[in-house]
Amino acid sequence: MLEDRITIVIPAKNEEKSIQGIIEKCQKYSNEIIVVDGHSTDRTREVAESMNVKVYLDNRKGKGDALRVGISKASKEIIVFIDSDCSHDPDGIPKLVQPIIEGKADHVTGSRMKGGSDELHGDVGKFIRMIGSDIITLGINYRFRVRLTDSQNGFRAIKRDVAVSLDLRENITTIEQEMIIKTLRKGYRMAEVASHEYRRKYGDSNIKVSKVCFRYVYSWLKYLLFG
Ligand SMILES: Nc1nc2c(ncn2[C@@H]2O[C@H](COP(=O)(O)OP(=O)(O)OP(=O)(O)O)[C@@H](O)[C@H]2O)c(=O)[nH]1
Ligand SMILES: [Mg+2]
Repeated sequence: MLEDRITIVIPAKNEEKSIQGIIEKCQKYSNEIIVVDGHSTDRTREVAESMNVKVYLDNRKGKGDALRVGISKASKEIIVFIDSDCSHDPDGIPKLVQPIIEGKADHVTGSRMKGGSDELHGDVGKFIRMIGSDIITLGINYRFRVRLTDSQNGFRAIKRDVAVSLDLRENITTIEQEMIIKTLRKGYRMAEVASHEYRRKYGDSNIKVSKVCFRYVYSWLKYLLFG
């Protein structure tokens, strides 16, 4: 049964309006759901704790730190990461894990380039994010001779033992590209499935591109060139 093979890790920081709906939808696909709360100042933790899921706190360092906490607590064969702001549809989970279940991949990411996105185009900020993320993906593709289309998607599935072996270090959202680069560097297989990204339903973004862009470039070059 799929539900017995998957741990779903949900990072959440100030997502009191969306966390309940996400958990309820995820419960269809897993009987181990882990919410990692980023010391929310709203009712996120309270809501999660009132449901039948495990709730842990991160170490106040960012989303990457939260995913690491999730990995360390997960016990099933496959870990699925899904954002708590309604950007990703939990009903996409069976399709996301399919390449792993079929033995064709060790790590699968959702691709906004294949599945579309409400947020990729339309203003200068989105343009910069898209160009930046495309350049990062290109570097990965040429370095490892793969043809990925999205290196930044937070909706992904990875074998638990592979995730543990990657020794992930990034504290913020740069963990997404780190996870892909280290997967490929270690010779594991990547796959992508089309996945639509929705605009966050409520609340505010936790990311400021101007604050994190140097870390993206630094971590991209570091893991690409030096491991
Ligand atoms: N535990 C934890 N979760 C976080 C932290 N930062 C972000 N998150 C969660 O990680 C997910 C992605 O963060 P977002 O702020 O939506 O980042 P984004 O998707 O790039 O930005 P948006 O365009 O606003 O959706 C969301 O579910 C957040 O609640 C953090 O420091 N700790
Ligand atoms: Mg988001």
